[in-house]
Amino acid sequence: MLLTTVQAWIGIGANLGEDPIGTVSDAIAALGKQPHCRLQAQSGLYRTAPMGVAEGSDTQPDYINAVVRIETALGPTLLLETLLAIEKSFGRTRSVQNAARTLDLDLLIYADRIVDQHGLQVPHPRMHERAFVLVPLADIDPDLAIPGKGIVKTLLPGVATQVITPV
Ligand code: PH2
Ligand code: MG
Ligand code: MG
Repeated sequence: MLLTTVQAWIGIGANLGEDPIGTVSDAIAALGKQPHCRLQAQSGLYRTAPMGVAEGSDTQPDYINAVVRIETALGPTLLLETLLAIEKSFGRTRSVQNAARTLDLDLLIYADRIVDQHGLQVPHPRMHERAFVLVPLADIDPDLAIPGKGIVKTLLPGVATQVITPV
């Protein structure tokens, strides 16, 4: 039987643990090994300043961020479950929102679908405001349309003041 596949874009972030660069690289490899998922493209790795950390909370280490494009036969809910399982296998625990984490895998875009259900919003609601998503995404798909937000390369000037450095 032939399975219908779609393209999906996943944002990867890590800012805890001994070796966040290794974690991001290993997470990309793990994604490509999931059933019904094939890695199609991967961005460079970037060091980025933590965004959205609650005022008054402790400072956090810089993040390592990247974005990949996969081809998948999984629906958005099953894909999200797969991402959460990979996060767990890398030792991710959850406390407060935007807490430092060993690994964060965010479903950024799923085909041209708009999904708004409990626990899953696609496109990711803040991705178009974040250099740590747009810059790596532009490595692989500068002309991609983010449903409801615009074209990746035309959104880049809006995040030009955010600190992001290639690893
Ligand atoms: N992820 C967040 C909050 N803030 N900042 C950077 N630089 N990179 C991230 O991946 C990131 C963040 C929530 O998931
Ligand atoms: Mg995130
Ligand atoms: Mg997340």
